[in-house]
Amino acid sequence: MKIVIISLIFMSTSSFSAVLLSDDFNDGNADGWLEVSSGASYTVESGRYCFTHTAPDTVWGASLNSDLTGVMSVPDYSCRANVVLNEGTMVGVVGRADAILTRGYALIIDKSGSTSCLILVKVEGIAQGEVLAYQPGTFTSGQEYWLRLEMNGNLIGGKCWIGDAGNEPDVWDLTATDNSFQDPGVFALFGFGSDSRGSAAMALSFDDIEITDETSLALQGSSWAFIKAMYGLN
Ligand SMILES: [Ca+2]
Ligand SMILES: [Ca+2]
Repeated sequence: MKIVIISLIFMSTSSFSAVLLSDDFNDGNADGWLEVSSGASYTVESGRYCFTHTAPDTVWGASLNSDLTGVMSVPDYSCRANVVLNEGTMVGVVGRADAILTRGYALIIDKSGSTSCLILVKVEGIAQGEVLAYQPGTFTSGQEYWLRLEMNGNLIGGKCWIGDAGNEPDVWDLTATDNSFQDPGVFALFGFGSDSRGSAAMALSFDDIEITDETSLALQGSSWAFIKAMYGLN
């Protein structure tokens, strides 16, 4: 009987999903994106949105978007993007962000340390913040990776996979609980690079952005809470 109830939860909450924002850049432009003036160049090439920047010490770029003017319509949303890091140390996406990236939640491929990691970050500035969760991984320059960042209430989740969009795994690589930022904010694409030897360079690209209001994290969270309650776990 209890199993039947779980099935009903899955069925009843997974039926409706609206695409809030999408862009494949195949029209050759990035109209609608608000490009942050960091010194980076933002171009669309071969249907991909490219950020490039060179400078002595640090380089970065960010571009913002939302389904309403200057703000997302809902606080809970799921963001998928295809990313390629050719040069630089970080590439990722940010949700519930403000326009100057001093707040928000970011899912980032981070090659700045001796070990590459997928990290979930509470943003507190450009390339600054508190790491909420991380997972070491091998990330190859030039390889296409899919990222999914999802926020639902105080649940934050991140996934990374390769192959087609449809190869998305069900399991989250990273999850965290944080209630610092509950406003919808905006969505951002983000890249960063640094070089202590005086020649920082960043070259990365994005494609196939899709933001939906479907939040499977909540589904897993509520089902897990239910299962824990069922077995008397804490
Ligand atoms: Ca366009
Ligand atoms: Ca494209």
